[in-house]
Amino acid sequence: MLRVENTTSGHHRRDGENYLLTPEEIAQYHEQGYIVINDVLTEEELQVIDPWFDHFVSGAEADQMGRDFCDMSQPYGTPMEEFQLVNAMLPSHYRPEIADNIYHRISQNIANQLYQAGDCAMDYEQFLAKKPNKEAAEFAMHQDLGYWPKTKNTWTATFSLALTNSDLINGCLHLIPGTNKEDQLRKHVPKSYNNGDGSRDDSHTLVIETHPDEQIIYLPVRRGSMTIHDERIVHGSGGNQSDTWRKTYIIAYRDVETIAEERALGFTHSHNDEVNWSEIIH
Ligand SMILES: O=C(O)CCC(=O)C(=O)O
Repeated sequence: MLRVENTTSGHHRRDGENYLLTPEEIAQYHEQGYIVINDVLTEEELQVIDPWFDHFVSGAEADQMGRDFCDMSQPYGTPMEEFQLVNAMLPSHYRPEIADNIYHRISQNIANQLYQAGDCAMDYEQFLAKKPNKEAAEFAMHQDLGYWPKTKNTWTATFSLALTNSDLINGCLHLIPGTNKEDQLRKHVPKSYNNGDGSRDDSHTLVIETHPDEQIIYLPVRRGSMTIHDERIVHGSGGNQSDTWRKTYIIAYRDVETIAEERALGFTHSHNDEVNWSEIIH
């Protein structure tokens, strides 16, 4: 089933650097684990972000990034020329000039509306780009919480701002509604390559099992629009079968105490973190 875009959201919801969510959107986020909101950033604002995104995705900062510049669909060590699903973690850590950009400020405003229980802040950010005609540039199905250490409070809102239109052909986000309400997190295992046993040292990517009868919903969005999903919803995205790039800018918000708890465990969301997964994973 193809989800029809929400027709009531749009630029008229913007008031300066605020974007007003409706009570229905806030309820949908809490009940179904995701929302889509349209036309959040203007074309002018996007054009300030574009050059930074392309700078990172071109590999211009690769020398200082280590594993934070990688391919999410292939093992660490894949040569840059062979990347399909390019991932640049923590861009404003590597280039502080990007910090406090307009997307940071608007997404913080929206996160504050979603998280009425306390204080939330940006935990991490990430540039993701699928090269044209790369059918294997897939994001394996997962729950975000499966990637992270155990914390007392798991609340998370992950924003994905479309820098290009995204659709079924170029591999937009897809998810399984209702999975955010499952009692247990599904078992995540490291993606395995060349028929070997997967290890988190080989690749960052974790995968879970899904069932053939589970209904997947696709979330196509226009440039400047965004999806927001929670930490438990089962989601992923397909390969890029189009002649153009799919580009998306991810920012995740979590409770400020959760962020402090993660940092105390040595976890910053950098792929260069030295974390003993067997001790801290779910
Ligand atoms: O947008 C995508 O392709 C997937 C991103 C994703 O899985 C995530 O942000 O957790």
